Amino acid sequence: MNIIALKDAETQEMETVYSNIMEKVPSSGRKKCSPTKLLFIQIGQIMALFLLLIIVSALLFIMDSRTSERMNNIVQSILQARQNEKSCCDTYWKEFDKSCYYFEVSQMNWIDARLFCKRINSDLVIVNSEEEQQYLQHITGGVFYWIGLQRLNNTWTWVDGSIIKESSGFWRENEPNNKGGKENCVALTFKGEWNDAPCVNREYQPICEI
Ligand SMILES: [Ca+2]
Ligand SMILES: [Ca+2]
Repeated sequence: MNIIALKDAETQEMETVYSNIMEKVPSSGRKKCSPTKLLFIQIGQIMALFLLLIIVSALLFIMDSRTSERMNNIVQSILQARQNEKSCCDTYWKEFDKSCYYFEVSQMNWIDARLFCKRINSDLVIVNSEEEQQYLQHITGGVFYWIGLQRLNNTWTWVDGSIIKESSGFWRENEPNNKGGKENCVALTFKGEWNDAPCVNREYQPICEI
């Protein structure tokens, strides 16, 4: 066998091997799918995408909620700080219309109530207006409190020496009645209205104002 014949034989053999290999390789890189199968795949992809969108939305919602909560807390802190800066009242005192009020919880007679207020650099409350009366009524519901009004020489006199007509007070109905002729000091009733009561009565609590 000459050299040319040998090369032809090798060539023939290589072509045969190549043909065998190529028969095993699919003619295309994409598998042939039926239309139904393709539809299921597309639906699956859409559902996966939809699920992903839900998860992302939920995460964004949670992050947004937490961010909003944090922002709200910050705003509240700033407002509280500004409120504290504006307030002229010390801790435990309440502010209304440029006055500070202290509502003591212990009970005592009118004289001791006034001394109590003086010890904390104030005096028993003077009700100067209907707005102040409404504020006190709103705060004091359900508790008896002394206020800084007493009968001196048959005249209703505030602790600062000013006087008021009996008709201009915020009295409870049928008060002041001066029961027993000994009711010379004034207290707020359960509903915050005024009642004259014995100054020695120890069942009332002081409201101090400064
Ligand atoms: Ca006042
Ligand atoms: Ca009375």
